[in-house]
Amino acid sequence: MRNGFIALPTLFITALFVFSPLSPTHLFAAVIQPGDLLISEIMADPDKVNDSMGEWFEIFNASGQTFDLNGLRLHDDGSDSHNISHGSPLIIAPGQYFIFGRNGDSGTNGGYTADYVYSGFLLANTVDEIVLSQASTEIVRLNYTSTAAGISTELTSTSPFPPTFSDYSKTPNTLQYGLGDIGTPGASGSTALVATPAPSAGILMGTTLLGFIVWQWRTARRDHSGNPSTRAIASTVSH
Ligand SMILES: [Ca+2]
Ligand SMILES: [Ca+2]
Ligand SMILES: [Ca+2]
Repeated sequence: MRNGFIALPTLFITALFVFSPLSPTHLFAAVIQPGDLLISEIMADPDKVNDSMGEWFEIFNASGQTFDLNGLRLHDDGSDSHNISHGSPLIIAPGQYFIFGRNGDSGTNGGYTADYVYSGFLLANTVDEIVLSQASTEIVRLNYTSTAAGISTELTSTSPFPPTFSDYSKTPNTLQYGLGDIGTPGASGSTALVATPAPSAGILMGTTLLGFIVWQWRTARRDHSGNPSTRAIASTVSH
């Protein structure tokens, strides 16, 4: 028991590092949950360049956590499928817009900057799906049923949640990019989306400390034989 309490400062310091919002461990450890990411905009039918060169879509991190997108699978309900593998952390921060592009060359893709380039995934100009899954869990899905040539489709409402295609609209003609197609790749559209605030560092630390105190208390109630009551009693008479 005494050893358990001696270890408490060490464990607490470890917890400070592991759960600090600034630590690399925390930065890359967050697990993406359904609803954390939104598909904020799609360009399925570019007009200034061919579809094979200029398709893209945008996601938005609506959570308060930073994620590594490696390991997700991009797919539709047909045969389109791409496993996201960047070779290094592929980070999306809270409130960040992130562009998945079919072609990473901004000189030939219509003039946007891709954050990640996929293959084996096409955006049909009529009916199609964009799905990001973690193993068998769908993180985000958009089933769309129409597009417009040269004009992206943007998310304009997140209430009720999660949004459906009825919450999307054509991007206003005033918002051009690159060669002149309509869209806001990598940036807010006509309606700014809002990310959930992250838990404060104080709440994180308080929760962590409480967890360790409870764990230490439960450890102290067990003796070496596994009897939870004998050791607790012994502790009261050990002096
Ligand atoms: Ca297309
Ligand atoms: Ca498709
Ligand atoms: Ca956008």
